[in-house]
Amino acid sequence: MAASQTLLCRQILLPEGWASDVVLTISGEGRIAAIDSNAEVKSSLVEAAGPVVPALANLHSHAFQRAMAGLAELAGSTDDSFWTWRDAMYRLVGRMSPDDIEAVATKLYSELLKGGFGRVVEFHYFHHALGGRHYASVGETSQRILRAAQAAGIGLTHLPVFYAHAGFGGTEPGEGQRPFIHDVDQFLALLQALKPDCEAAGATLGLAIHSLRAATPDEMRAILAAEETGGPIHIHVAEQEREVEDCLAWSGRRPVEFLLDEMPVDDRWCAIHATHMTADETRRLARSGAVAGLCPATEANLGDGIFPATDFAGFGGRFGIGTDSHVATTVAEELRLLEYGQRLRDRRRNRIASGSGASIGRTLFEAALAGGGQAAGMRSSGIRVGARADLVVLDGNNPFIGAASGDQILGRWLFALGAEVVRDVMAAGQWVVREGRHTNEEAIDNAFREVLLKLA
Ligand code: NGQ
Ligand code: ZN
Repeated sequence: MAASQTLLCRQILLPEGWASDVVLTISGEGRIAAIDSNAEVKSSLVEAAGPVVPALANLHSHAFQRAMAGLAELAGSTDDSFWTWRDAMYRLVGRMSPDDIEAVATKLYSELLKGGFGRVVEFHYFHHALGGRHYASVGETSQRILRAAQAAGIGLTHLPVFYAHAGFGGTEPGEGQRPFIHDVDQFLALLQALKPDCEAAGATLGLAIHSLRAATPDEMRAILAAEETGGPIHIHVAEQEREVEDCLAWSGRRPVEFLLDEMPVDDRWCAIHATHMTADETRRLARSGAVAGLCPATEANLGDGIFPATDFAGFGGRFGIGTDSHVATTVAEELRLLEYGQRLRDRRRNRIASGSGASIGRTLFEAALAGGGQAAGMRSSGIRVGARADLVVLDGNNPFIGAASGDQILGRWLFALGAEVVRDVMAAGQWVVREGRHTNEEAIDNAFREVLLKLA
């Protein structure tokens, strides 16, 4: 086990607020062992090269989709939509091997670290080969995700996904969906098989239901009654208007309404997207204690709509951010777009915080820190004694950052700069990003390039 280390932080964002000249002690196990605000600042101490903030948990990822990011920006017909994008995504699935998944996920996870994330929640539904052929090991593709997270050095919450149907009412899956499919018993066996693997890899295991389209209420109830992960439960819900219409036609209820009526939604749950809600659904979801899993760049890219963030936050709702299809991979892009969507809708400024002088950057960042931690199944989030040492050091040599103090730092980073000022990142006590580069960047890039060339 590695020795403990200390880090002098000239400015640091602690749960109580900004503090200066704090010495962190990080245990050999990669946890924060002490936070000392009154330490003697000795010149022998290792000093962070700029302001220190906690790394966020990214609450929603489909890692393999990073391979096609930017390539679906091609006009087909005038009806290009979420659904035509999905067909392109299914074509990618049909061409990727477990080795490809691992190389793409490793690259993505290294990029997420560079974007300011210290943990990723992988919503993993790509279980089988073309046509639905099962691999020899039931957990084959999950194991590739575990390995990718370890190779990149990012914390992982792994959510194997139950997926059984093409649409509401238990319809047969389409050919392109075969690599995703399990029945309830197979899915429960997968969760069992992955328990020791996740433990060995230091990953948190939870589960996901792909959507109300992909699972019947009876299947969902059977899974919830039998699963023993104790981890988070995620589901995609109400992302597209067509999903709302189809759900109404099938059940007479809207997706979020149906979910809240029929399932025991509480603080273990994360509702991914939840874009289309009535005021009543917004209030009920907020009161449930579940996290709304927002993926603003992907939601913009796919033409989903705008999440009612101001109303949801007004009802006390918890939210976090994910990068989903990975058209963006940074904390700054997601938080900025979340706020800008609200501004574009309302034609006003500063939507997510109210009260004189409240910092938008700080409000967004702290909400996403808490919501992301909850959705990832962490007991606590932020820089606290006992928590994993997941830290971001912003670049103090950058004049914008170097001249800023307190919440100005977050304003500059999140609204005017971006990942270029994420200088060093520590995950579980290890420096995995140094001076803006992943510590294994070259090997990761080489393996990733091979996959892209093969898929081209
Ligand atoms: C997914 N992605 O599972 O990757 C989905 C598309 C679906 C997003 N919703 C497929 N962004 O929802 O059916
Ligand atoms: Zn998703």
